Amino acid sequence: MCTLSKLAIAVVLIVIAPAAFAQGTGTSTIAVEQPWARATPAGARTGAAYMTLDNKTSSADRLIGASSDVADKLQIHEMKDVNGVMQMRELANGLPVPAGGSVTLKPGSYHVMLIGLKKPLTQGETFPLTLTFEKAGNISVTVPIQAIGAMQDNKGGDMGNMKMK
Ligand SMILES: [Cu+2]
Repeated sequence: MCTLSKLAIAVVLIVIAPAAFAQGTGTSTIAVEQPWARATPAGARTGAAYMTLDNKTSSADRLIGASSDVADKLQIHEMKDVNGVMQMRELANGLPVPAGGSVTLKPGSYHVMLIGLKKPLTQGETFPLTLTFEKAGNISVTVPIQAIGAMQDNKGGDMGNMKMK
């Protein structure tokens, strides 16, 4: 190998390395903790994914998008009790993750909405999910699928009562 190509490889490594460190659950970025999703009944066209986003940095960030090959489209949603009826809406400006703080996506609250499921989410299986942050960029996680009706450790609304606003 000639010196020039070695040099080229070294340059490539230097360029790639910082991006690699920015991924995943390192201490200098956003940690995606305990991702999970609820299994869906046969024929369901939508599902939801939940997790805790822990911002390890000293600057506020924002979850602005998500993608996965299990659904056509993913949106960041908020669910609210409006006069006794659970309603959800897309957070058009994303979900803020405060500097040095965390935000939890859970049933009855914030969630990543999976729209146009390509197949039902089956308990015990997993699927890949890529979250996009304004500053931290893309972070990919593997999401385990829990039982239909699973609430993790949180109380919350029933998906069946939700309606799109
Ligand atoms: Cu939703």
